[in-house]
Amino acid sequence: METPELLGKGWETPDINWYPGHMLKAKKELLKQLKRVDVVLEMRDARIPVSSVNHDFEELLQQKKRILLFNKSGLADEEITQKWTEIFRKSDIPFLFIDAINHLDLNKILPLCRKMMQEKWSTFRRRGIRHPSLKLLITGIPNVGKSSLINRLSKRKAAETGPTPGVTKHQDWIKLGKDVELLDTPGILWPKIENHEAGLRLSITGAIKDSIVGTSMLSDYLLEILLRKEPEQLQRHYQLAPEDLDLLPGDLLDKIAEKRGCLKSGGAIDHRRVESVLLRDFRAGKLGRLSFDLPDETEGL
Ligand SMILES: Nc1nc2c(ncn2[C@@H]2O[C@H](COP(=O)(O)OP(=O)(O)OP(=O)(O)O)[C@@H](O)[C@H]2O)c(=O)[nH]1
Ligand SMILES: [Mg+2]
Repeated sequence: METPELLGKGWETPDINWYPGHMLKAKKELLKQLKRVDVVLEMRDARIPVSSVNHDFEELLQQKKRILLFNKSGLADEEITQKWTEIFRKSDIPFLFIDAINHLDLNKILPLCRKMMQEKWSTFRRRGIRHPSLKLLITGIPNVGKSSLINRLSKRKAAETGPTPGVTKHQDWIKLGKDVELLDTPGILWPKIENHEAGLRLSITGAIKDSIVGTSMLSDYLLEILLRKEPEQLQRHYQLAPEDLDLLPGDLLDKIAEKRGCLKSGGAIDHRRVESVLLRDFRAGKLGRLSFDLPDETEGL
């Protein structure tokens, strides 16, 4: 098992206060809708299954039928996901590790929801009438893939999606076939993210706008982890020499900038550009599969 130090312990981020007006509004609207829905799909990021919990809602959601959907599994470390699976199996909340882009286990979601409704629907069956349509609500942190999942389940581009957090700004009911309705909601964080580790992990995986922590700190953090966990992939992807991996992260980033032509007109390194390249490549899965929350070091997250 890895030690916590491997995953960036000790990084001090600036305080993260990113709670735009639409999120506060979205939270109020979500609370209003909760009564009307049968099952809540609570989406978390498979790479940060604990840091992506919205503790603001935990108590409220506990009173609802809910399924935890750990999305973007295709980007998470398989071994660590396996360990998380064993841990979540011990809780009584149904869960699935899915990938909305790579179609992993998406076909299990609706049957699981229907199974959870069997008892409630049995009264309709006994009276010989059809049960009402299944009403689902999807909630989770920004950019975790809520709208992408809706598009997959509805087999059309029913909801807008995008690579930056905060794409969905309003709730929207979307029909899935004849008897299922799914409410897409804007991603919601909590007013103040006090835990620096969790803040960095939420930023690196895309739930918080890059400008809040800054691409410079994000890329340093990422490089440090990549150098420990995926050095070969890093070397291969940027065609680095083996000795480049011994460089300090700042110097290594300069090397990557040279390889990728991230230079200003006079030939100086364009730091912003290379930082963005690194973050983009990582988020597209080109630098290997990484999980940031580890089962044995989540205390305080
Ligand atoms: N690799 C991978 N990428 C995903 C997955 N799901 C979504 N994405 C990508 O993540 C980004 C965000 O997806 P959205 O569906 O817009 O996320 P959202 O949760 O609706 O975001 P907000 O509306 O901003 O809260 C997009 O670039 C998607 O292509 C997934 O399972 N795997
Ligand atoms: Mg969305």
